[in-house]
Amino acid sequence: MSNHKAAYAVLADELSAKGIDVEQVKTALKHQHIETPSWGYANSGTRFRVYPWAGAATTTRQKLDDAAMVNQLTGVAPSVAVHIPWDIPEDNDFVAMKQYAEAKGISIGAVNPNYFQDDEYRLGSFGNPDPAIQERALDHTIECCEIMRKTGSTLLSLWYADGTNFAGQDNIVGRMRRFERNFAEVYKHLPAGSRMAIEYKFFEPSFYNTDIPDWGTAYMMSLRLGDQAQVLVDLGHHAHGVNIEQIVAVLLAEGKLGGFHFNNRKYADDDLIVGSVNPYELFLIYHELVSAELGDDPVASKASKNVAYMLDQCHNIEGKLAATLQSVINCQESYAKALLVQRKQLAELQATGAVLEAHNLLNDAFRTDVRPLLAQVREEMGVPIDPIAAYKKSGYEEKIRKERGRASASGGFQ
Ligand code: PSV
Ligand code: MN
Repeated sequence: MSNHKAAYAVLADELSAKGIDVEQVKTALKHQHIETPSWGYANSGTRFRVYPWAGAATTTRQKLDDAAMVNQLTGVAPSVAVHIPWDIPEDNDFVAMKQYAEAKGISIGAVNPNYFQDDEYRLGSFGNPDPAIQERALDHTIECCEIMRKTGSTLLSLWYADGTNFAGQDNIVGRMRRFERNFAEVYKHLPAGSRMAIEYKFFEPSFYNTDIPDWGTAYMMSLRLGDQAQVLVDLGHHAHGVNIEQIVAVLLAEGKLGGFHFNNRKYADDDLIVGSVNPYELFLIYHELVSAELGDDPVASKASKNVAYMLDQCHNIEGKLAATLQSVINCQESYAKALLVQRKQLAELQATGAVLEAHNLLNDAFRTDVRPLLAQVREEMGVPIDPIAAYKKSGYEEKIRKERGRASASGGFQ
């Protein structure tokens, strides 16, 4: 027996003794789905500097190749989010792009329109005081709905850099109304069966007011639109100390949680690797999701089954693919720990007001070393037990370094 086998056997016995159905846990882990972002494979940087990374993807096909490699090594990253216009294929053929992805075993996930890179968007996009600029942004969004149809994407992921930098610059209520009108138009163009997820961010790049600063605003807007509109929670887009897991629970309870942009933040929206700064927070978020799924609240349970789990990270100094693999692994570990919470016992402790016992029972799951369990799951899935080690051995990094070189083009963030 290899090392993980012995450790797994001990852990499986311990878990079974606690009444946990290990086979059920493994099945859930095999069905986990983490979508990777095309821009995570490209060069990126801060507003101070982009450090070109040898082997970073510059074309859409290269990004798809990299996403396919991550999926091959983990088995749980079968889709890739695209950003338009960064990912408009060289030949403009989105159907061919979809087929290329499928041939590599992945699919096109969320389509992200871009409302922040054109000169025209200096004063915003949907919130812009100029109706002609709003229309330009709307046309771009409708074009993205068309791209969804061509690529088979079922999620339109919407984030706006809109807001103002100075008090008095614009009318805040007026800007909200412009957003409402434009969202109503977007809603009409959504492909059947698809969803739009509205992302909020509490500051940056607008420094006085941000038009969609918090989950409440995104929720309110999505509520007015209908069932196909939901809220997107980007972990990096909150102030210090915000209880993100509570926001997740509230949105689940209301059937309005559309998905996540996973990353981590120490100070600002740094797009650090998810789980690298605060793995406990990530565990607690997964705990809310698993609790909703297995719980008896019908709205929350249904909502938990249609959540888009996406990474939204830019790897500026740490390389691209290994960092993406690390992010996927961190999500696997947090989900695995959340699956190990003894929910029946927890409910009993909660009902009797056993505060510390309940808290400690939850933390027992967090403190469990789930690495042998995940190694076993990977072995059963037929993927490498250690995806990062397998990546390093594969020769892929050397190959893309040689073939692609060190391009100065960003292929993503400038
Ligand atoms: C903005 O900070 C953001 O989180 C939005 O999700 C964008 O779509 C993404 O980064 C990449 O531009
Ligand atoms: Mn985001």
